[in-house]
Amino acid sequence: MEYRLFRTIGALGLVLGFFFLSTAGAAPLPTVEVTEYQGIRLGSVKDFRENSIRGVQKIDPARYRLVLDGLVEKPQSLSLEQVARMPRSRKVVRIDCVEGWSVTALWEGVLVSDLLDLAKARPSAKIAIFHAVDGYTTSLPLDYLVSKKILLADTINGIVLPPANGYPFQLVAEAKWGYKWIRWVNRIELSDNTAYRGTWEKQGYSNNGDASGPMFGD
Ligand SMILES: Nc1nc2c(c(=O)[nH]1)N[C@H]1C(S)=C(S)[C@@H](COP(=O)(O)O)O[C@H]1N2
Ligand SMILES: [Mo]
Repeated sequence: MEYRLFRTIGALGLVLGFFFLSTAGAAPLPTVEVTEYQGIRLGSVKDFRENSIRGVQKIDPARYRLVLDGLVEKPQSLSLEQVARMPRSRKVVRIDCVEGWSVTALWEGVLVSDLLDLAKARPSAKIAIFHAVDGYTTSLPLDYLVSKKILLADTINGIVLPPANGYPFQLVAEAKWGYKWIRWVNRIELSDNTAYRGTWEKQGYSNNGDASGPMFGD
């Protein structure tokens, strides 16, 4: 009788132990990239060329904040933990640099539109100006960001974005030239200035940045 009771308690302990183990935080991401996703062959983080205006940026995750401001009702300053609690999406998208290379990758992160919902865009807001820690900027229309479900990615091919790829965030500016894919993003400023031109755009590169259209001009 007593033996059976101990056996039951032991079994219960085992079950509970496994339960807690399996729920104790999400498993860490693997460090090996996936090479294929739903039948699509992917490129690798090794295929990107380093061409950043000030080299690779090193960001301290504990001190990092993602600021949402400008023409918003509720400015935000989000920690990485806060962003990590938001709903997640993933998609396979190709980046095309005007310098002639491209890479197809599996990107995962949060929707820019979910970030905008937190900050509540004022009706006068037309574009988002993205800022990065290296001083780089680029802009995109809010219509595009929302209707195309544009991602702010924190993982590529199933691994955490390496510093060279913009840790903690790179904008997955689908169908736009690579210079719209801002890395090391730390601020999204909403504006009504549709004539704003970012780092590359100021040098004459297309402001709409459609990868299917011309590199230069508006
Ligand atoms: N902050 C920042 N983002 C940047 C750049 C940069 O110099 N600084 N270069 C852009 C250009 S021209 C390209 S083609 C892509 C390349 O990003 P990747 O190396 O992750 O593909 O990053 C874009 N984002
Ligand atoms: Mo580029």
